[in-house]
Amino acid sequence: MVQHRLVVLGDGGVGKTALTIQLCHNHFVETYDPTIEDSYNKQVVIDDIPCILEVLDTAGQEEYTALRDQWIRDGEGFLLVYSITSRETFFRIERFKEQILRVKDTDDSIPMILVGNKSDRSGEREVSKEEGIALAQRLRCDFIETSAKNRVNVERAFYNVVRALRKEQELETRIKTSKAATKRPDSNAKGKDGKDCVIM
Ligand SMILES: Nc1nc2c(ncn2[C@@H]2O[C@H](COP(=O)(O)OP(=O)(O)OP(=O)(O)O)[C@@H](O)[C@H]2O)c(=O)[nH]1
Ligand SMILES: [Mg+2]
Repeated sequence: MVQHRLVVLGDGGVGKTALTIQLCHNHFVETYDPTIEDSYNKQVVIDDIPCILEVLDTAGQEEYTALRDQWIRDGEGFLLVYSITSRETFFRIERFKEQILRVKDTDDSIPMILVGNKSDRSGEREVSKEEGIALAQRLRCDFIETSAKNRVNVERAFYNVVRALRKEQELETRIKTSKAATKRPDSNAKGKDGKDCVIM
């Protein structure tokens, strides 16, 4: 079965572990226990196609930033998480995106989603939905608000990264196939003199 390696990135305390545990074990972790690095597997069916999600829950705390390059190198799809109750965590997002582009050494679109978590705490909101949408447009990715606490949009957030990943992989396959086709000698092609010629 196909495996997809998803990496959850974002500042400390935004809810990366709560989202991951809610997805994989269906419960909400109330206590805050800062992560160093944890990996989870879950078999799911997305748009009728079964696959295994390998989710890497990373550390948001500053002291572990040295590990981040390796997490990014290993990842195929990314969730960039901030908390809607903390503008500071929202400001950090662009740096995560820059780091992904640097480590992957590409300007291409990377399968990812921007996630505004803790949507249940709307009374303490510091970042509006519109700001989230605008940032996602700049980052050229999808946007979603979630609540790990109430299990709102948790699956959708992870599944949408897989959808972006599949689209990207389909596109790559199509490019490879069309490149291979143009390289193949065309048996019907004739030269000026009517002789067969090869188009490369
Ligand atoms: N109300 C509410 N609280 C949440 C939500 N998600 C996480 N929390 C709480 O926020 C705190 C931090 O959540 P974690 O998931 O541990 O945060 P983290 O991003 O994994 O933090 P690091 O591992 O340090 O990077 C915990 O007390 C969670 O219970 C949510 O959607 N709503
Ligand atoms: Mg954590």
